[in-house]
Amino acid sequence: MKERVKVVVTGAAGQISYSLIPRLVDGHTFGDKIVDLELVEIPQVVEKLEGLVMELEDSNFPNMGNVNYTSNFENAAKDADWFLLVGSIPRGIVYNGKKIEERADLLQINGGIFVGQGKAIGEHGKPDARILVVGNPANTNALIGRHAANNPSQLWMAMTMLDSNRAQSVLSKKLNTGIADISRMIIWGNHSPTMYPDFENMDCKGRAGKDAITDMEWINNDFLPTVQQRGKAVIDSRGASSATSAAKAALDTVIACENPTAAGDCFSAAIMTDGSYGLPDGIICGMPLRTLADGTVEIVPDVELSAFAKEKILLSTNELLEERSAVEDLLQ
Ligand code: NAX
Repeated sequence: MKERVKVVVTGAAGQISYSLIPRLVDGHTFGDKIVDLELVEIPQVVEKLEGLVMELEDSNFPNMGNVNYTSNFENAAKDADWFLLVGSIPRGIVYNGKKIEERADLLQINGGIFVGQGKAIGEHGKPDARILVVGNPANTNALIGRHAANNPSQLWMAMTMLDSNRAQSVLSKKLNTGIADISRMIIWGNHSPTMYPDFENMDCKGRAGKDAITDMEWINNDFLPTVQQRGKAVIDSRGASSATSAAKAALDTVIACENPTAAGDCFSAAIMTDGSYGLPDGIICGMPLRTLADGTVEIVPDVELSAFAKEKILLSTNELLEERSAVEDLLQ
């Protein structure tokens, strides 16, 4: 009998999920496993998911198992292996009569969502469940969810893979090489414009980034702003935030956790700090990760950080500390 995996996706009627969900069941992400889906939306929207389920059925995916849609997160969470927490309230919408413009308001509203979802995951998710927070502010939402879950054997991550993919793409163009030639692309810090894409430690065909690129003017004036502001550039052009690339990055993160990492390589996601690299305790911070043969995901040790890198990372970890202060009441 084939193995099964149960995946919960929130924000299932949103634009990222429309690209994400079909690829969870098409054999790309979980290989041969049968994938059971729990699609979660807020009550006002949940009925729209009937149409998405029809489309999934009509696509004849051979690996699709049971598909359910609901606004009851607690029920959906039961014995789930993976949680892809995409749902959140975007900036600019009117919520309880107030237009949500300030980051502090966004942190509070979305943070509130993650208290309830975190608690349900801690109580009902599998002990070895993996949780990927995509909904912004992703790092702090993950911090709140992890705290509420209070189940240390579960792995909480915030997504920085999209930033890593963007950095890889820009570097491959600069070095005039294929995307597959760039590896070890680490994103340090917050999923926000303060993130630090670590060009020095990336590898291009056996050559370290710090040797392959010495043009610091290009790094400071092109590379860093392009990667850090890419999300905004997509919004400005498309009139909507990144969706298909965000979905691809979520799938890349799942695949990176489900399969052992090649020797010497690493992947990017933000997880709870543990004192490595002198990063402050108690934040969900982008770091280099690897998956071992037994499925354990751990922080890759011994990555060298230059004074330039340390200065940039400090800016981002300070921002994470500020975000944590803004939601202290949700971490009691
Ligand atoms: P959409 O607004 O298209 O969809 C979000 C969906 O979430 C909506 O259908 C909404 O009803 C649902 N939702 C809200 N609260 C919910 C709850 N409590 N439970 C279940 N569902 C809920 O947004 P979309 O473009 O799909 O983006 C989703 C999130 O991803 C946003 O927060 C966005 O900022 C974030 N992003 C994160 C990225 C990352 O790299 N970490 C990059 C892309 C994207 O910007």
